[in-house]
Amino acid sequence: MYLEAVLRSSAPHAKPTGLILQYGTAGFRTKAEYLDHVMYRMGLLAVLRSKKTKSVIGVMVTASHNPEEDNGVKLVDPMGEMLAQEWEVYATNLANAEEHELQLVLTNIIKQDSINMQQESFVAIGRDTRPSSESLSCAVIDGVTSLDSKFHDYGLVTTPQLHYIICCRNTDGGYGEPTIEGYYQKLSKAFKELVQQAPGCGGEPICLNVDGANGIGALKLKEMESYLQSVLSIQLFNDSSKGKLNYMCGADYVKVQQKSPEGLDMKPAEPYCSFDGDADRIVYYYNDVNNVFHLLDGDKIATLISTFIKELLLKVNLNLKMAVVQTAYANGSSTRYLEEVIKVPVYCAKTGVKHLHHKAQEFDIGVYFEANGHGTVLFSKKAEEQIKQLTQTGATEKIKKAAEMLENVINLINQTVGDAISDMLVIEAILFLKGLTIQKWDEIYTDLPNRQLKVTVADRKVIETTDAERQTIKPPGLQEKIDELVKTYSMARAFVRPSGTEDVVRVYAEADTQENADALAHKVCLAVF
Ligand code: 16G
Ligand code: ZN
Repeated sequence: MYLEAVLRSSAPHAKPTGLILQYGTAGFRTKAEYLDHVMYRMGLLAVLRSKKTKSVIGVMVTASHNPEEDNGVKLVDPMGEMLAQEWEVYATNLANAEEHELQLVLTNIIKQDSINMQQESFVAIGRDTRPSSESLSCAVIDGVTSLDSKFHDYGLVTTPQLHYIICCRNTDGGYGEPTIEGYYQKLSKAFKELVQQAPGCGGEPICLNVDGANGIGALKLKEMESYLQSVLSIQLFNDSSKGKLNYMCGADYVKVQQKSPEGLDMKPAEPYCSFDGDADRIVYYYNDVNNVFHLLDGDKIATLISTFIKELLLKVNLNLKMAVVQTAYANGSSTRYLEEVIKVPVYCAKTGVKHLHHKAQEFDIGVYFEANGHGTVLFSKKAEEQIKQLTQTGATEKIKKAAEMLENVINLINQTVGDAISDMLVIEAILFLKGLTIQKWDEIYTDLPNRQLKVTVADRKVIETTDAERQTIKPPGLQEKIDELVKTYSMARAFVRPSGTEDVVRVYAEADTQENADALAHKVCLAVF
C-alpha cells in the first residue's frame, strides 16, 4: 500500500515520456529542466539503499564543473564512498521507468535485493549553489517522504562535506562530528597543529589566492575563514556574489584551457588555486616573472603529498605499503618521477573517482589523484593504529614528531572523497613545513607538453577500451592507427576514450613539444572519425 502513496506523490514529478538518462561516472547529469523526476526517484532509491544497508545514505544535488544550466544527482554510500556499482543499474532503471512502470520497477528492486520495507531509513541531502538546485532537492525530499523515511536537509554544502557527514553519521561520530561546524573544527585543528610543527612558525600568516568558481566552495571557504585566522590568509576571487558558476573560471576551465581564470588579476610569483563547482577538485597555478602561466595539476599534487608522506614514513620507520593511483591522463613525467625518484609503486585506474578510490583501498596508504585535481589519501586501519601508537610510545622525539605530523595529515585529509578545501590545507601545510614556494614545487619535475581534445561522433559507444583506458579494442584498426601516429613523435603517448559524462569521445596526447602534442592530438582526432 505504501507504493500507492508513491504513485500519488509521483504525479507532480512525472517523467517526460521517452526521456532516457544514465547513471554515469558521477551520477545523473544533464540540463536541469530534465531532472525533476530523476530527483524524486533518487529520493526513493536512497530510502531503499538506506533500508538495505541499515545506514544513512546521502543524496547530493550538483553537476560539479558543468555549466550553471546543468544539474545532477549522486548517491553517497555509508562510509562516504560512491554508490555501489550494482545499484547504479537500479538507479538507471528507476530513472527511465515510464510513470505506469514505476511501481513494477520499485517492486523488482525490493524483491531482488530482499529489502525489508519495515527497516528504518535516513537520508541526508545536500546541494550546490545552482539556481535549479533548491527546487530539485525539494523533489528529492518528496521522494524520501513518500516512502515515510526520516531525512535531514543539510542545504548548501560542498560535495565532500556531504560525504564527510555521511561517514561521521554512520561511524557514530568516529570520523568526526556530523555537522559542517564539526568539519571546520576537525580540519582547522589538524591544519593549525601541522603548521605549528614548522620551525619558522608564528610569523606572518600563509597567503593564498583562491578562485571559488562562483560556487559553493567560495561560500564555504568564507564560513571557514574565521577558524583559520592568523594562520592562513585567503584572498577569494569568483566568490559567487555576481559571477556565473564555472563560467570562464574554476578548476576544470583552468586545467583544460591551461590558462588562468577570468576574474583575477594575477601577480607574478604569487600562488593561486581554483576549485570546481562543487569543491571536490583543486588545481594550483602561478605566473612566473616573465608572465608565463604554470599549472600544477592533480599529478603535481599527488607527487607533493606522496613525497611528504614517504619522507615521514622513513622517519618513523614503519613498514607500511604505500602506492599512488593515477589515470591514463597522468602526465608521463609525473609517473616517471614517482616510480624512479620517489620509488613508490604507481597504478593506473579507469577515469572516475570510484575506480581510483577502490584501487587505493588495497594499500596501507593509497594516494590517488586524477590529473584534473580530484584526489585524496586513504589510510588503512592498520596504518592509522600504528601511527597513533608511535605518537604515544615513539622511541625518540624525532619519531614522535614525525608520527604526530602523519596523524595530523590523517585528520586533515578527507578520506571519503577528493575535497578541494581539505586538499588545499594539506598542500599549504606541506609547502610551509618544507619551506617551498609554488615555483620550487613546480620545479620538482617538468610536465610533458600535452593536449586534450574532444570529438563528437554518431555513437561514442563504438569505442571500447582496455588496460585502464590506455588502449582501444574497438573499432578494429583504431589502436594500430594510434600506435603508428605515436611512433612518429618523440616521448609521445596518446589515447582515446568515450566520455562518461558527455556525448563525446575524448582524445589525449603528450609529446616532447607543445606543437607536437597538439599535432598528435589533432591527428588522433581524425583517426577517430
Ligand atoms: C566525473 C568524475 C571525474 C572524472 C570525470 C571524467 C567523479 C566524482 N567525477 O566528473 O572523476 O574525471 O567525470 O569525465 O567520479 P569524462 O568521462 O567526461 O571524461
Ligand atoms: Zn566536482
